[in-house]
Amino acid sequence: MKKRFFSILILTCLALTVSGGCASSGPNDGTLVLKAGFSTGASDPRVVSTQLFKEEVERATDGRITVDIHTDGELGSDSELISGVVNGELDITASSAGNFASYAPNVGISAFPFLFDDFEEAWEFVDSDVETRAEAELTEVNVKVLGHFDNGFRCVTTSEAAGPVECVADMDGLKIRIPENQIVMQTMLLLGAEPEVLGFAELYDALKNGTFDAQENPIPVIYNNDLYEVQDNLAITNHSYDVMLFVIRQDVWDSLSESDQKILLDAAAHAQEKDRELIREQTEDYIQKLEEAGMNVTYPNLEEFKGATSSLVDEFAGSFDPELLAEIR
Ligand code: EAX
Repeated sequence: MKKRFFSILILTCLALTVSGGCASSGPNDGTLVLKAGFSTGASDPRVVSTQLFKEEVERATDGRITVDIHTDGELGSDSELISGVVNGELDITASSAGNFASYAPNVGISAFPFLFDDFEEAWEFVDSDVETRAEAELTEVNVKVLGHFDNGFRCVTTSEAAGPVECVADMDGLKIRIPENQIVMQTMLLLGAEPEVLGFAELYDALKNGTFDAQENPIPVIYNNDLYEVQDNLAITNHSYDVMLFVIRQDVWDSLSESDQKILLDAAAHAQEKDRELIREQTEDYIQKLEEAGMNVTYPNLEEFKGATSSLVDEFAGSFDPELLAEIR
């Protein structure tokens, strides 16, 4: 009988050890792991900057808070990453402001076509109280903005078959992929194109197999994600400025001590500075790289593009705070 009792005791302990039931600190015992997801590759400035954020936060908290970075759409498309933060399945992401518009319409305000002529103008707006007011609704959907990264100014690329874009007429009937962004959708429709939404991680293959003639993204995104391999022409349209909201789950943010919140804000500010520096540099330097990679670069007359899209603000009058729209006008 005694023998049977001890064999059951040993088996029980074994089972508990395997299942982790016995007292043992897991790898992250007492550590807060922030899971961060991005739609683009590791070389994209938003990921490079988040890596800096990760290093600073882990150093400043002695590893009490760590950041786990996932790239290339491994955790979903931009809209899935954003809904992950909203639903509490993902802790951090960075995505174009217009991609948040389905949760907080006003936040798409910075994406209106041809709103800014250069980065200084864009950053002055994004760092202003108008942007803060435009983002206010995000806290109601569990999104806390830690910083304003930058994606750059969106430009149009086309396949060899579609040919280069030299004027608005060349946009006519263009089967162009766009992100889930209502402002960009309407901008492309006003230019006469046929826009369709597709997650960024699927874009390269969709262009390669001819599902789309065209896509539109900033110069850094085009280069860092190798889109020049599947697109022959680049038109410098700069049709929409793409601020990139660097966000964390509001409920996780609220659970942090004030000192930890300050650590995250300081790290986000340093990451934002690095991101903006990279995007400005790459926007200036990468057009030449794209030409060297074989792209045919055109500089359409933007006055024609501005004229064709000038009615957009009025079209959205119903879905934006009138005071914010007045600032835009
Ligand atoms: O930068 O989906 C898109 O086109 C966005 O620009 C995406 O964040 C890649």
